[in-house]
Amino acid sequence: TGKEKWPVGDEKVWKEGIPTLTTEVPSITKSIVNHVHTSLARQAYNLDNLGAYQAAALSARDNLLVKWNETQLHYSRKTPKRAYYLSLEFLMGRTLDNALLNLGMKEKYQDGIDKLGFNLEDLLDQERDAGLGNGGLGRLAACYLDSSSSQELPLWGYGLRYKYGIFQQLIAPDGSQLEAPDPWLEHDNPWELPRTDVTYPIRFYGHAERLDGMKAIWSGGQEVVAMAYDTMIPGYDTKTTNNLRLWESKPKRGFDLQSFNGECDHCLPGDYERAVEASNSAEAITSVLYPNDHTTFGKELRLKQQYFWTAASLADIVRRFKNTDKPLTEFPDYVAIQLNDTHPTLAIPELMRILVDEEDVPWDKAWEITTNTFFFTNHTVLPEALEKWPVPLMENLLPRHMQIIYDINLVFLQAVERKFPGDKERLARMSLIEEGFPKNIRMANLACIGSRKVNGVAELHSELVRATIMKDFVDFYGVSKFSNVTNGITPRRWLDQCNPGLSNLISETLKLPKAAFLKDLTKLEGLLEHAENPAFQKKWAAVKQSNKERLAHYVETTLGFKVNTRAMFDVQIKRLHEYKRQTLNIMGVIHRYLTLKDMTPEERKKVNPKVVFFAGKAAPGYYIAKLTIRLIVNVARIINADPDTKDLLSLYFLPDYSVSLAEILIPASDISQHISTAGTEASGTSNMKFCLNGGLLVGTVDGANIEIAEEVGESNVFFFGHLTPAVEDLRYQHMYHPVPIEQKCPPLARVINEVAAGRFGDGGVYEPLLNTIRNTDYYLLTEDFDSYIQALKLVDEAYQDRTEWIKKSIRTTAKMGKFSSDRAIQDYAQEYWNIESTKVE
Ligand code: B1H
Repeated sequence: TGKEKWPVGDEKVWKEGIPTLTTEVPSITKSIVNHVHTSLARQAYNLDNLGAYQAAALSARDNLLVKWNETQLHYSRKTPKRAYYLSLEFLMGRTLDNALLNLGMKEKYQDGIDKLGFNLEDLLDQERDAGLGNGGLGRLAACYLDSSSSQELPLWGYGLRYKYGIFQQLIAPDGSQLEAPDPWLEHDNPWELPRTDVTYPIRFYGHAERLDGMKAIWSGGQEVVAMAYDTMIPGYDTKTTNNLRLWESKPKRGFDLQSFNGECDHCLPGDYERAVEASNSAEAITSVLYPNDHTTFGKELRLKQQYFWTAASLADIVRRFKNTDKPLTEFPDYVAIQLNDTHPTLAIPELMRILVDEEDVPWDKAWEITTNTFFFTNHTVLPEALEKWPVPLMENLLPRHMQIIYDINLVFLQAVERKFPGDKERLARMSLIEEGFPKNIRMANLACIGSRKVNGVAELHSELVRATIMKDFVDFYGVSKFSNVTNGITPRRWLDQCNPGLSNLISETLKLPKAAFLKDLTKLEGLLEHAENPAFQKKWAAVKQSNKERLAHYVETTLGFKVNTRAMFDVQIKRLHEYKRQTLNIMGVIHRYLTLKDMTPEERKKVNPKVVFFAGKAAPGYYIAKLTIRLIVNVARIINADPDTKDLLSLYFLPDYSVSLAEILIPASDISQHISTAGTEASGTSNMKFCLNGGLLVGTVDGANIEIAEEVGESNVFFFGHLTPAVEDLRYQHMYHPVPIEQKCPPLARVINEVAAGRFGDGGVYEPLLNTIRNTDYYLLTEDFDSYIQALKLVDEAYQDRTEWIKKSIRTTAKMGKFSSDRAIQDYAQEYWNIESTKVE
């Protein structure tokens, strides 16, 4: 009849039962008390902050669910083309504050919680970070989810529900990093919805038997179960509430005697124990996030994670598509899948397997569907980060996928041969298989040929992708397949949530409601006309000052140090890595210290006082990075205790860097450091966060620093160092015409000698770190040190003229519109996925 029929029972009775938003204070307090009594089975007399947080979170969750249900119903009814973001990392941080802000209910909840005798800020502090990521790549995924909902785009995220997120970082008495597990699910996680009804069996090992044509049957081996957990992603000032679906691995039916052997008839004594082992091995798959960013280790468990997650996600996506009763040939008209780096590349052979083996689609048609569905983002050109998997490992774990990869490769290389006849070297470079012992599968090549488009994450990086790792593919496909989407950050979390003082001041100054600029960040340009206004400058400076005091309070309460908040705050916070050059920064700090020591007390009076903050984790197996942390901590001990200099220079390494700690550090910075060797940092995203909060940058001409400078003007950024095209030559010179460091860079030589001589504790300990500079100096510290020190001098001079500095700060914030993740997600939606915003009615 064309009329919708209510599926079960009496429609009216159902509709009366459907929950609605709890928007007023009395209904908010009622819902919180209700959760205290029912969900938590507690009462007022035995409620602590943690319990109150949980009840408040459950109440907020009820509100999110109202919108979530409407959004999902809307998608099912309207069947718009949808996008899926496959990422092995989603670095979400905390949820409650963000949820209340996006719902527009923070003040009401504050009131209500007040009435119940608690303080909202204390409750927010009870929440553990969801640290399901290593750094920028994972946080980017989280920002994109926020923007997808805020921009009303039909997008779901798919990832893994790690039982343990990124490790907790502790600092040992000798200053080195220790790692402890992060049991973030220890208390119930109120934000996740376990979906015991959404499960898929996932196979590993076994054998693949080829049938006629390109089909095969894959059987035997081990089967585990993927179970879904859903997390609501609220949009700001909109109804749209998208979904993040994370998979947990479980043994098949508790633990299963049959699953490992195949047949139960042959159960032998001892199989019970083997079944228990199999159950443990099933659970191990989603047990822990791998903490090594930028290196691939070839561990079988990591490959299992990648397949488990891509297979479950694809099964879910295909099932949802098939529910619409459309033919599979239309799959790419309704589904776009973004591969966040090469980690989900197995989705490509997996979709081929589903189409060819299970759905009887001919190979060529299946390949057409596949290559119109996927899009691939590359996040780094560092060679050690390019994923490769040994062929024997793949053959054993995923025999059918190995066959499919060989078949894809065969067809592809034939096409290359036709285009470039006889060019054997080109074929060898472009092959999915790298020759060697063992042979390896090149995941970036597979991701590229299986995708419709490939993008880098900032202009320079995308250029480097085209010129280096994808050069042959550009020759083959033409350049239009390879483009750029510069990263972005969500202004909801990285302005309004972390810096409410600034967000209020902006709203008051622009005479706009917050939603106006939080959803259209280019509106910040309106600040430019106020930059010269002394009253506004004063308020701007006062906000920065109070953020510095908030950070000082954090340092005092967690570490016990009293920080001089009148000094300039200089911040470098990111993963420890040689290419990011925290070593350059600490050598610069030591240089500053030695210079101060050389001065007379009179001379010191003219010095700009400075406090330097570092934070960041090193991969547990990354020896040089861990040694850098140890050096920073031990330099801090000496410098902070020196009565000659401590008022002019102090240094803190803040342990256990996280999203929540970033939210305190970023608004407090006067200047931040983004000092990677040119051409190594694909984009960087904290640079955008600092600038949005009125902090200035000192940095190299690298990644998104370049585009930030284009926006805010070079006079507002402190650039230094060699440019990308020079890097290769310089490395070559170092290799073949080494010049001793004493000659090349005497100030750096002095610093290194002081460290080696034991001025900051046992010098011998640091020899391996110092040798990286003395010998190959791959990251070119000796080349950039002088200009770095020069840039820091300019920073000091600029800071002395406080009014000029404040103007720079205002102008910087004003020009950050481009770096909203709303712009970035719209780029993807329009240029790649071909999806449209859709208003949830
Ligand atoms: C980035 C990674 C990364 N690039 C491998 N590559 C990983 C590679 O666990 N792994 O195996 C994890 C992470 N992460 C970062 O991505 C870039 O270095 C940043 O410059 C960029 O801003 C960020 C987001 O695009």
